[in-house]
Amino acid sequence: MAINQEVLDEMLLPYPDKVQKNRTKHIVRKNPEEGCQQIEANTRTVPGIISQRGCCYAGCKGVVVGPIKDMITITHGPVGCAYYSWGTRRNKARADDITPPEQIYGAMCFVTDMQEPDIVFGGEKKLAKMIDEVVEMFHPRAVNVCATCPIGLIGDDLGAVTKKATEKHGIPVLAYNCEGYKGVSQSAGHHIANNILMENVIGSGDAEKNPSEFVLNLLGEYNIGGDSWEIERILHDIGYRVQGVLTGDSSVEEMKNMHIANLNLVMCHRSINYIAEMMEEKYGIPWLKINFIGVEAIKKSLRDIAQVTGDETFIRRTEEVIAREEARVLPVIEHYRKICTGKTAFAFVGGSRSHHYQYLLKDLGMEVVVAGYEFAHRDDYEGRSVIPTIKTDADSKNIPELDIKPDPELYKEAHEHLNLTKEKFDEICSRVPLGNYEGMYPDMNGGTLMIDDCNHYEAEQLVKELKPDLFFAGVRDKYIAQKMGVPAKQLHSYDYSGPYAGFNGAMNFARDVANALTTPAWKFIIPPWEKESENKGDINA
Ligand code: CFM
Repeated sequence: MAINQEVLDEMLLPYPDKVQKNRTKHIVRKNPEEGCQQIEANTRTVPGIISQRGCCYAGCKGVVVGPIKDMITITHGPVGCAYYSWGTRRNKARADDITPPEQIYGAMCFVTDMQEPDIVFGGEKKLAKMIDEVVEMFHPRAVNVCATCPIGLIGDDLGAVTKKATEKHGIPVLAYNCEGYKGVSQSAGHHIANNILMENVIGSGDAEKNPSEFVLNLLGEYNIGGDSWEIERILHDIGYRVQGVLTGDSSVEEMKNMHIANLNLVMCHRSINYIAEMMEEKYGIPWLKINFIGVEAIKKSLRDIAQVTGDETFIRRTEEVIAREEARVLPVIEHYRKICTGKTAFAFVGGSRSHHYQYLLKDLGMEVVVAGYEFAHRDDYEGRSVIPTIKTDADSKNIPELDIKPDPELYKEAHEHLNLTKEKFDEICSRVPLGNYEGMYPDMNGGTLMIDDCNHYEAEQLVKELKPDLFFAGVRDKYIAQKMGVPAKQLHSYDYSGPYAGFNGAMNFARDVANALTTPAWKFIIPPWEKESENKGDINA
């Protein structure tokens, strides 16, 4: 469904000139005649606009380090920052051979609870005491300390406190200077978390690789609603070993030895591309962008992985698993596809799902008419080829870039990791997009919309004008659509459902979408624009 330019003009009209100019650059209506069109992204939100973005601390603590199940993560700051970043993301964890149940801390919330006197006189002593207490009480394998805005403002030296604590307790105590105000969104927090984990955890173990195994890491997968368990089920079934996941249901013990992998799989490019690149530079491990959302996307990803191994057994086993899973799930999906086909969707999520879910929606015969990201960078929209042309502004310069060098002992050429000859590796690279990511733009239809940092007002206008059949977003924005009579589904936490990844996930998703589209509840809501206003009169009356 193509979108009229008039709809966009009308949406932008009430803005002051400067804001109009700014927002125009964040909105692209795809013109298939042109090459990839440029979009502005990862720049500051206009003050006063109700953005759906989160903060740097949210990206570091909530997204990347929070799910590591056997590390205690302390929020150094006010209790509200800790409380509202606790227990809401549905990143699941369970005990296994490596991690006993008493060493899983996700159900607990740790915070220094900074009060006024601490802000005035400094919170370092309080933090040191808290680290002592958690080590004494819980005996964790490692501790994270994440800074909130006031910590940066008062200048507490997190690094000094955690260094002393590391020496005192003999376990890694890691400092993340991820004050909420850094960067322009949670994206800055991803980068900071990537840096600290790369410097202090990954590669610090001494495991030896079993040469007969093909070892994968799954990067940028957070086990929301059990997604990574379903992905791992499929990979194990084919015969791969998964050394570590960043960071869904992950353990610091597994993460330490992620350098033994043959290949890194990258699910969410936005949050983890830094580690994928740094591991390539330091250890030579190649990375492959994959997507386990939607049957066709899963099949392509599995076949790409098998191709990279260059091994006939994996290639054959991949086809066997695909055939078996398809026979099981496709009839169920077909049942729901009949309900979903021809419907339109609006997808506005963080930095990778608005693209990933387009494959699954396509499987169901649905069209995405608007897709947007809260905090993606231009490469997430336009593909990695634009990276050299992205301007680094003051906000991005705020985030340190690590100077990574090849490890003198562990570095190997990519083809050696894969146990391939250079010729065979080069031949595979011509078929499989190792180290590349195309972005969302190529998968959008002509005339549809890509929108960056879509705000509350714009979401409301677009839903009103385009009347999509389904609105996919988060808890902050779903009620806007629902109040307008449009069913909404959370693509961050899946409401209470999931997994949505893998073959089982595709079935769950098809069922939930068909339910949303057929529930009679929405027929009982009269959208405000079709109602006679009850609030007649004006403010001065
Ligand atoms: Fe990656 Fe994510 Fe996402 Fe993200 Fe997120 Fe998330 Fe997300 Mo919510 S890491 S960018 S910061 S896929 S929490 S699991 S759903 S906004 S699209």
